[in-house]
Amino acid sequence: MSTTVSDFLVRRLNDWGIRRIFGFPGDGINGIIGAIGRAGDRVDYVQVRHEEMSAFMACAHSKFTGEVGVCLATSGPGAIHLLNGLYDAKMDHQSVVAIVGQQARMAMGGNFQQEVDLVSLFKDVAGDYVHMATVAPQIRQLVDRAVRIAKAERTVTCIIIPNDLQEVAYQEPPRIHGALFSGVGMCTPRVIPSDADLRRAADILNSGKKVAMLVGAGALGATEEIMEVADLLGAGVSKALLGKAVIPDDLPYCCGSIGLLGTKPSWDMMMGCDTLLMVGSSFPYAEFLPKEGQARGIQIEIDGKMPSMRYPMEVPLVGDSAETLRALIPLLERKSDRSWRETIESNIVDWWKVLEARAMNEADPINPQRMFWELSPRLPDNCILTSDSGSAANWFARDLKIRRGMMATLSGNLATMGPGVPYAIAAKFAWPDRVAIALVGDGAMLMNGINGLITIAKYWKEWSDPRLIVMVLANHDLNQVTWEQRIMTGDPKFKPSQDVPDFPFASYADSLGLQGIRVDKPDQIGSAWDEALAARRPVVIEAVTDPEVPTLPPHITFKEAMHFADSLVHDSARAGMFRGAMKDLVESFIPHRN
Ligand SMILES: Cc1ncc(C[n+]2csc(CCOP(=O)(O)OP(=O)(O)O)c2C)c(N)n1
Ligand SMILES: [Mg+2]
Repeated sequence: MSTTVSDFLVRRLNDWGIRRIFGFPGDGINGIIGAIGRAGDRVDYVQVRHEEMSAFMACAHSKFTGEVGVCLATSGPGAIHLLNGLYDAKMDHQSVVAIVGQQARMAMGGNFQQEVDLVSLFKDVAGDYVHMATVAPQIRQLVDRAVRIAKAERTVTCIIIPNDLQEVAYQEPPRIHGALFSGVGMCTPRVIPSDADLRRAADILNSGKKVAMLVGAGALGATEEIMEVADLLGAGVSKALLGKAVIPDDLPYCCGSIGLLGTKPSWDMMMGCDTLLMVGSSFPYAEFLPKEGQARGIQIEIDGKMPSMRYPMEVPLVGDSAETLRALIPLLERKSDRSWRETIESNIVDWWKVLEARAMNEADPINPQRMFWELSPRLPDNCILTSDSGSAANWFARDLKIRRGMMATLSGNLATMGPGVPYAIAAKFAWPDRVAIALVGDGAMLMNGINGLITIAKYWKEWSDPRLIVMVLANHDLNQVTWEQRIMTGDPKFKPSQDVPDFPFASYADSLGLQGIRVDKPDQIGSAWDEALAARRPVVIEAVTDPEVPTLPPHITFKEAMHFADSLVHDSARAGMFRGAMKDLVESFIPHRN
């Protein structure tokens, strides 16, 4: 059999170093699936239960490996199902190529079954590159450009291949006018700002007395440099959500997370600093940054489109984080006055006591914070953590003490529900010898997670270390939003919208051949983690947690406090809620009284 367009497509992806495809079939891509079958060991094909999860997995593959992630879906409905996962990748700047089928060329324009205008559909999410192939010699160019642009722009690209074209014989472009001859491969440049700009940045950092640092996903490769600069400048370091793994949480100057899911030391540092050094972050909430004019700003950002979006930076440096910091370090003077740093460190010591007290507060039946608090000291070296959107993201951000060598991520910018489990699955395919832990709400589990468990059951025996733990916060509530409604709009919980039906997560896991552990007493928490981490198969921990434990922002504004008080008056759950909220508020003041 001659090489088809699909065979060539698969081989060309291989030439680009792509070995794994997350997909789901349909008659829009039969030709491609056939070619993947013929490719044998050259492609590791992962079958998902819903196309959205293939896009999440492709995104996570990119997050965990730095490589291009590839997802595959059929025309029409399959392509449409990809969208949310693709937006997640686009907004978190991950390199993903989506390959989708289309109806036969002859049928197109005829309102044919499953004929959707895919170029228009993907025009926003894959705006940097979306094209439909119409003839065989075009395919080489489309693959090369889709992969190159996804890598170069750290974004999503899409190629659409009509199903009849997938099966025709591949032809190289002929040597005639209009033919194009593209190639494979790309070298990444070193991007460093000019010496003059580095000098200006250093002068400002040297003259500041109270330097605050904020680091994000763009600083993930610059751990050593961030620590050295923080030390020289006597600065504290706050971490945007996607930058959780930039520095370990047990460093005495690590303020932890920032923003609505942030910490008080971060808030205090940002409100008190006179200089802000932001590295690789587009953290969105400007009210958590210094007031305009309060601090002199320096930013390091690889993408020239991004600096000064949230705070007007005096020196917006365009450069690679690690390279730029390395070039900056020789220009920095070690601050001899360490008083600012000492204040930050003592705030941090207090804050960990607050978190511990909050985690150990009684709740009915289990305080969700304690699930995270007790996990921290048990985290295996090099583990990979994922969180879903929901209350889990708060405790992931604030309570978990990450160490060096670990990876941790979630849907940062889209903040979509659903990626926690598929991200962890992609982690296991990329790093089968590392432990993956997904922290997920019951709402998100019922949206995607329980189907993801079926995928785990299908594949786990292929992983050299079978440990993948899904911890479900079974609070029977869409809790994060219930609290947002209480605090932001002052509305009581609207049960028809917010209640989550009961579901037997642990016994469901058992029924799939995984291990289920149900925890509904606080003293079972530690042993549940121990058991899960010692298991020889993937585990689901169903933690029955209290929805009345508030996901309080690090500071509450007067308006929010009034809304909150208002909602208490109307809320049927107010007794428990009042207890939880007041306890946590009181805990947060105790260390400061001392
Ligand atoms: C796809 C999607 N739909 C809705 C939301 C809004 N939302 C954010 S968190 C959340 C509640 C999540 O509930 P659950 O998974 O049970 O976690 P919990 O907060 O209860 O721990 C909702 C509805 C979203 N972010 N993404
Ligand atoms: Mg819930």
